[in-house]
Order: sequence, then C-alpha cells, then structure tokens
Amino acid sequence: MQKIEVADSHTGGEPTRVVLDGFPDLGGGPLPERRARLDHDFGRLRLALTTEPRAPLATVLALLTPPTDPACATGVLYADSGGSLGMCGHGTIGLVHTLAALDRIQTGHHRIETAVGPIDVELHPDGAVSVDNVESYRYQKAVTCILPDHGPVTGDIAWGGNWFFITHSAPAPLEPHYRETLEAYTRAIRQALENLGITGEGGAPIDHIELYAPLQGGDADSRNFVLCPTLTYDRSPCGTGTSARLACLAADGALAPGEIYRQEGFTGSRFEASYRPGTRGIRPRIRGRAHLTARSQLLFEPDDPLLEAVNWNPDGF
Ligand code: PYC
Repeated sequence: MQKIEVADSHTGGEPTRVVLDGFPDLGGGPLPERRARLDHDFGRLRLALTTEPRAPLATVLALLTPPTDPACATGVLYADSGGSLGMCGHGTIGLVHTLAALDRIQTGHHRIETAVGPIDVELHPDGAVSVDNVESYRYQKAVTCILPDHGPVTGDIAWGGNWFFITHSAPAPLEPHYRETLEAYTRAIRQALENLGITGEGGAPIDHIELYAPLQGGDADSRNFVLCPTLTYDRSPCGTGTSARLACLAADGALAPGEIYRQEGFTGSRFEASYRPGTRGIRPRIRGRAHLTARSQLLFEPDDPLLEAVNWNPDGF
C-alpha cells in the first residue's frame, strides 16, 4: 500500500499540504524541468493529494525537492488540483511555518528555490512569515474582454509569480453571500480570456482572476476575490495576487516603495504588503501567518476505487 507523509496547515483559511515523504522521485535538473515532470508524469497522484476524499477543496501542495542552489534551505514545487503553480504566497507562509514546527528551520532569514526563481523568507519571532516574492510586474494595462452575460470587462494583466487578470469590475459586492455569483463571473472571465487568446507574456495562460474593491476608513486598504486554477476562490488574500496587484499600483504611481498595503481576502483574513523597486517591476514583500492543522500519513489501498480522484465529482451526486 502506498503511504505519503504530509503536514497540513492553513494561511488565512487557505490550506497548504507539505509533502514530507513518500512522493516518487522527481529526478534532478532545474526546478522548471521537475515541475514539467510533475505535470506530465504525476498528474493523477497530484490530484489524489489535492482533492476529496483526501484533501479539502483549494488545497495547495508544497512538494519538497532538493534545491540546485546550496544557499537555499529547500526547493519546493507548488501544485493544486488545477495543475502546478509557479509560486504560491500563502503556500510559502504555510511551508515556512511547517518547517519551523518540525524544527527544520529557525527564526530568521532563509532562501527557498521555486520553479519561478529563488525567494527570500523571514520567520519572525512572533511566528509571522514575510515572503520576498519574485519580481512582479504589470504586463498589460486596461485589457478588455466581452463576457456573454455581462458585457465588457476591463482589467490589467500582471505577473506575481502566477499570471493574473485583475479588475475592479464585479457583478456584486465581494461578500460571502455572493460567492456563487463571483465564482461564475470570474470563471466566465477566465473562459473569455482563453477564447480570445489573451495571455500572459510568452503565451502563458492566465489562470488566476482577481477582483478587488478598495476599502475606505477600515483597517485594510482593499478586499479581493481570487479565482484559482482549482476554479474555486482563495480563502487567503493570495500572496501572488497581492504581489501582482502591488505591481499595478506601483506602475500607476498609486503606492510608494515601502508604503504598507493591507490586503483583505474574501474570508476576511489579511496580508500586509509592501515593495521595493525591481529591475522591470517591483519586489513585493508579503507578511502573514499560518497555523498547523494536521500531520498525517495518507494511505492508498490498491483496491480503492478512488485511488485517483480523477473525474470524481462529489457535487454531482
Ligand atoms: O497565495 O499565491 C497565493 C496563492 C496562489 C494560489 C492560491 N494561493
């Protein structure tokens, strides 16, 4: 029977599953090559680890892999039930918290290698984690696509470690009561972008859609709703989404380097963000907290009909 050791946590409500042992060897070479092998050769196992019955919806996998750069504490590949991810902000906060809880890293500064480049992290004495994300930038401003049921929607395309379409257009307030409406709307945007061939740089698919609404007079600057490749929403304020949004604000001259931006997510959890200038865009810093939820051994009995969760849709029953 196959057994896989995992440690689960959540960052502002969004689950992260760190795979500690039992995942097949992804081989050596640069991390983008290992990421491609994860997508091509281990898609079904990735699904089994990120969907029911073994994982809550929205789970992001953090697969530990040896770094190519000896200065890095670890390498990591991120993935969810929609596929692999370049980077994951909430997942990095969850990873650092988990490694600290397992006594594998101490308070202070560390470097981690991801499939889209090295990132620096700081584990603070109070347990908070800051992530100095990969360079983030706005690729295109004010791109319009037409939605069959909603008409034109205009937004920016930006990179924050994943590709985002970011817009303040929304058919309803960004409140839990309207979740289904917002999910349907952001899924329609994603589909329209795909149909129109609107992509990130180099033809990369835009697999994250971010709606935002400025908040005035509260203790956060903005609230967001982020549709992930899982086709459900991010329970956290989304680290890569906050990075992409910061890149747009910086490009518009609406946020100064070092200024604190408080991003509230759809469930009300918060990240604190700021940036320093980069070469092409900005270097965002995202600060948040994670909490452990479980340490377990996942079991895969050979006669389990749901060994691979592919095509199993519990909502369909
Ligand atoms: O926090 O960057 C993030 C993220 C990406 C997908 C889900 N969370």
